Amino acid sequence: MSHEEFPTDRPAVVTCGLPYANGDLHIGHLRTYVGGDVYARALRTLGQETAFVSGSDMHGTPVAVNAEAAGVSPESFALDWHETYEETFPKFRVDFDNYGHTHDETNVELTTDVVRALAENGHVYEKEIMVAYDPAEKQSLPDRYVEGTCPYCGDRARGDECDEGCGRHLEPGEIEEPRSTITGNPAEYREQTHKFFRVSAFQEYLGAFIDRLEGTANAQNQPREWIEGDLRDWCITRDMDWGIDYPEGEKPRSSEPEAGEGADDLVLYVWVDAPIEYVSSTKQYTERVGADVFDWDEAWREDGEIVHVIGRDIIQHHTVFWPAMLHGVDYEEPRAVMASGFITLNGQGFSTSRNRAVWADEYLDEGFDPDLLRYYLATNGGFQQDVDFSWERFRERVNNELVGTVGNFAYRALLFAHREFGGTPDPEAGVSEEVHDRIEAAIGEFGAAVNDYSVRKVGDAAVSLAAFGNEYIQRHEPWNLIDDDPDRAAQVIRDCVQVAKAIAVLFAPVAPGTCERLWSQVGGEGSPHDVEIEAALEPPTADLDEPTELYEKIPEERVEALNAKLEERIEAAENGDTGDDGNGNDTDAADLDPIVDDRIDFDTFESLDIRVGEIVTADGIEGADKLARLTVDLGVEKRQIVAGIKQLHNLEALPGTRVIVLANLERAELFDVESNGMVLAAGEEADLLTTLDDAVPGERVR
Ligand code: B3M
Ligand code: ZN
Repeated sequence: MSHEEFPTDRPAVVTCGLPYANGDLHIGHLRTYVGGDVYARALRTLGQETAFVSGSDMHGTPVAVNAEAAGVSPESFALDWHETYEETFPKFRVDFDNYGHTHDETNVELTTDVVRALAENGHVYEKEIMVAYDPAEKQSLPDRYVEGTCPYCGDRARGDECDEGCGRHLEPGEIEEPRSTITGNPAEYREQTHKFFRVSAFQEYLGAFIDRLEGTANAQNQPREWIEGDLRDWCITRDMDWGIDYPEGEKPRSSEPEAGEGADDLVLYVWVDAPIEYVSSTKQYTERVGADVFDWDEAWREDGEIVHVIGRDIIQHHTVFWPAMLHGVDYEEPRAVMASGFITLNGQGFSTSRNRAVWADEYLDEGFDPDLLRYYLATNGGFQQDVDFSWERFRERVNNELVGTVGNFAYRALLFAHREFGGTPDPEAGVSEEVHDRIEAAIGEFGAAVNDYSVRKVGDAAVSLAAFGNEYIQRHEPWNLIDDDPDRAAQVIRDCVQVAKAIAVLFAPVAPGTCERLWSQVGGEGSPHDVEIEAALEPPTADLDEPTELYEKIPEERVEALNAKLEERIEAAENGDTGDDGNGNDTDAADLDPIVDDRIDFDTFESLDIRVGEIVTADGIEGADKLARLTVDLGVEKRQIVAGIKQLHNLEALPGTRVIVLANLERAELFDVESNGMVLAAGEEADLLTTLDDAVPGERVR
């Protein structure tokens, strides 16, 4: 690995976090895959030798639990989803050089080798620990088989992750008040012997590593508190059948194996073999194309530039656990981690159980070009920012930027060139200095964006070049020059065709399909994905065919129809006409808490001062993933209230919303911000309570 600017002369590997093979993909999932694909393509455009790999995550309880619910074996369940994903990604032009899965032979072998090497290098030890156990089912309860309270933040958490609270990885035995997700019963803790990876021994290494790590700021900063704090060793075995066996001869033993169960069931924790799939997938690529085209061994073991593109919920795995593993077996450490923010739909979280999602297939069935969604996902916010999706915003961005700026420029310039000059006027004559400089500036922005790990800026470089093109053609009015000063007109059009060609090259990573068309419209041979950035300034061909429009406007009625469809589906799901969650998030009756037995008297209720309020401002609190600072107008006064809704709502859309506030709650301080009252919300997605009619701020709720 180097810290030289891209392109370097080392092989790069861009990876995308492996999707668990356990349910349908929606467009929220696509954000990191599109981001990774844009980034890998952009690296290649810069001339960087790059492999782009991923695969399906087949193991672990996220798969086992859902397979059980579906009544099929985890293997066939996961393989089915794997095949679906393998077909789906290319439909969005997310073109992995290799897409494998964690259960394939390459990964089983490599994982076994890596774990063996870790053990040989003294990084693995055995320890007796208490693990959750369901006495009724007579089985251990690893990871998602158990739920309870996070010992760090007190939020409800899954066995191995505090998914709704502080986001921490949880070790077996750490979760408090454990309950079996199989029976709903309180779990017991039982002693069992497991293998541990000595992450704590890597503290110094990781401290230096995190200083070197490039990528998005969240991935560079968030891990510091974990690394500098109490760095705990990781339990790397689990008592279950589905997974990769702990290597032969290294098998740990249960302390009290019961007849027919126990010792033989220990497999590796899913987070051991999952990241190793990054390497296995690269290896499969090499096996297919030959080491002279791409050498996985060089990339991973000698001198590669490894860039991981992930969701921000798995930063800890990629910046603590994984680099320690790599270092423990003398592999290359990641050069960069790019961690994306979350995505919401109309300001609220995606919810598979409530069918509040735009499914990947559904988007394609609507007949929209994948490039439109790619553009939206790649550029609607910085990569680490949370992004909201709405059909309305989608339409706006398509119509204004893709149709109005990029498409409009390319079409009018090339149509004029074709009609008046049969193509590029005097290709060899070159472009004017102004246009040459402007294209060079765009090339510079593109390179800087890649080195800044910003897919948004990659897209912006091309779109602002197109905006310049529109301004340039408007300023020179070649349609007026054509009779009086045909040479000037020819130069202007010559310039414009060059700008169109440059856009085809610079915009291709974000909009690969439409740029292939634009590339052929400027006479390019092959594909813009096969050329490097210098092609942006190489002369276009003389003869050009009549161009076609690259993008089509989306009419307003279309948005209304799409929203209506979405609402209908959500409603159907609410009325119980729902599929299963696919992710274990269902809020069906079984998950609801029983009504509290203890009654309160009316006076107690009266002592609660509950008011109608109106949100005036809503901003995120820096450093707090979930918290927002609200100013709420209570009629009689304005209050500052902190609410845990940052990831669940589009904060920008909140001002003007009426809410219900518990106004006489004692003051509290969260992340150094005073909270004076509580905004009431329902359920895990913090559905904000509001009023049906027009009660005004300040009115009491009784
Ligand atoms: N399968 C999915 C997730 O937790 C998980 C990623 C593995 S990446 C090596 O987002
Ligand atoms: Zn927590």
